[in-house]
Amino acid sequence: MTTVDGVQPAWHDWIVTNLRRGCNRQSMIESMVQAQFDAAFASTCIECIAKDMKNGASSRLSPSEPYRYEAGRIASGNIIALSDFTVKVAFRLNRPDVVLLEGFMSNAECDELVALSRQKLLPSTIVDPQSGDTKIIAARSSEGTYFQRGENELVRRLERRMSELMNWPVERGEGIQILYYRVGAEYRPHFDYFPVQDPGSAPHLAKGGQRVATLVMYLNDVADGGGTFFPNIGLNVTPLCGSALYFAYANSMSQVDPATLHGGSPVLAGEKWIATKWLRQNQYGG
Ligand code: PD2
Ligand code: ZN
Repeated sequence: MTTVDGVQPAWHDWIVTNLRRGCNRQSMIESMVQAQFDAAFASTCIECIAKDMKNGASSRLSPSEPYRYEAGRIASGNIIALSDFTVKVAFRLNRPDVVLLEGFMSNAECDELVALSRQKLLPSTIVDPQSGDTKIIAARSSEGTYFQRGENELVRRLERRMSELMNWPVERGEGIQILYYRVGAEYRPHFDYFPVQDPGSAPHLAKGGQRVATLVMYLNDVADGGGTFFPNIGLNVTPLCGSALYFAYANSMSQVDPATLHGGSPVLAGEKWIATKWLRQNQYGG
């Protein structure tokens, strides 16, 4: 195979997808330059991959092939003993890879995270599929805030616990996101991964590669509504304080799993607070 060493798997798939779609090579180079690639390097990558595709020599899986499930990240067993916490497995689903865990955080930790977030909430945003910019849309009506990785003692403790649970280095995770939903607020179905065919995904994939899994931590009990639902598999998870919902959607070949389409259903009574951790393929930030 012609060498394109130095281009990340997610970018490799982005190039393959766009060449298959018949995209103009110059506009692909421009998208890569926007994502901080050198133009000559981008051009070489595209030409090499195009040559491989013509020769049928590419060893990577096409993004259009069915998703290949791999071994899960979370330890087997019904009870998982972490260094500072023992977590119970409420259920596991294999396809897609979804695990619900009880007792991942104490009530005091949930309350502390909410108290630290309450004063700094802003309207939530999404990534625009075309431009890659963040924007506010009606389909996501929560408010939210972020904590930098390692920002305070509580965040560091939770990051160590998450890293141990998911067997994934802290450095390959985004900062914790906090979301707050009032009555009526929701997040309509979406994917947490960055679709490689969207030009707006490119700058996000360039920083740490694809997202591979999500851990949603529920920070309060919700009086009614507010479940995390997966419309394609008929699953609705009730938010319960201290529980954590894990789902994975990218494999070692950089394929992504569309069965993980999910949303946050409207809160019908009370309020909903969650913390979300997204895992990346590579080191993120820092
Ligand atoms: O609000 C939720 O339940 C939820 C679930 C999964 C939110 C998100 N993902 C998200 O913000 O991506
Ligand atoms: Zn999500």
